[in-house]
Amino acid sequence: MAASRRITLYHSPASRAFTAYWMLEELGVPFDVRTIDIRKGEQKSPDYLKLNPAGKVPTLTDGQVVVSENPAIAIYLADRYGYGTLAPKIDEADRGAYLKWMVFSTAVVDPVATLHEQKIDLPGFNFSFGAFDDMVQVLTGVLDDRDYLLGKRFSAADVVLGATLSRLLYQKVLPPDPVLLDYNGRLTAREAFHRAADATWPSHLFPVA
Ligand SMILES: N[C@@H](CCC(=O)N[C@@H](CS)C(=O)NCC(=O)O)C(=O)O
Repeated sequence: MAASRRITLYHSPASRAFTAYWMLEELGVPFDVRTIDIRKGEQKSPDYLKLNPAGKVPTLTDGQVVVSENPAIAIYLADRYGYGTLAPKIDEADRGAYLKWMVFSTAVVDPVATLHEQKIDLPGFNFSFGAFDDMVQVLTGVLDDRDYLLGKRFSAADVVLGATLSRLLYQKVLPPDPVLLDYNGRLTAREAFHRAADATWPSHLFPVA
């Protein structure tokens, strides 16, 4: 049944939509791509806002399903097309950590790193995303003794965290900690990562929007 559905990814080059693109490449499912050029303001068009009222990319449609926010897209796709492989099953012990790292990636890592890049370092206690140094310590701590967030097993959580981490290392927002660099090296060596980068990240559009 799933094979007859048609997936469309609404993305913009050199944007956080890379995460969803990489996710689709990892799954190897067919999908159409619609470019919403955020540099031309197309993400605020009335038609696109009907799909994603936040006016941001990415958004993914799959039949009647409309989903936005990278972790939600990744969870949806992995459950539907990679259940038990890229997504731990609901009863597996790894499922809790898997969901935690998905959410942590865009609820904590991305906002606190973006603020840090702007030289805004807020006291962690009062903010849901905590302090920048604490976030770095959490990441180096979990990745210190393992290949991937769930140990030996690569999962969709590595796509969501990895896409963010890779960009932040490239932009030198994250420190070149050997643990983070090793992990990034394992992820960026993946063929699916390369296919997504080649398709969505023209070098003249660096840095990320
Ligand atoms: N929380 C969103 C963030 C997506 C996001 O930040 N998209 C940016 C591009 S990198 C965007 O669409 N910006 C255009 C705008 O805000 O007008 C996610 O994880 O999917």
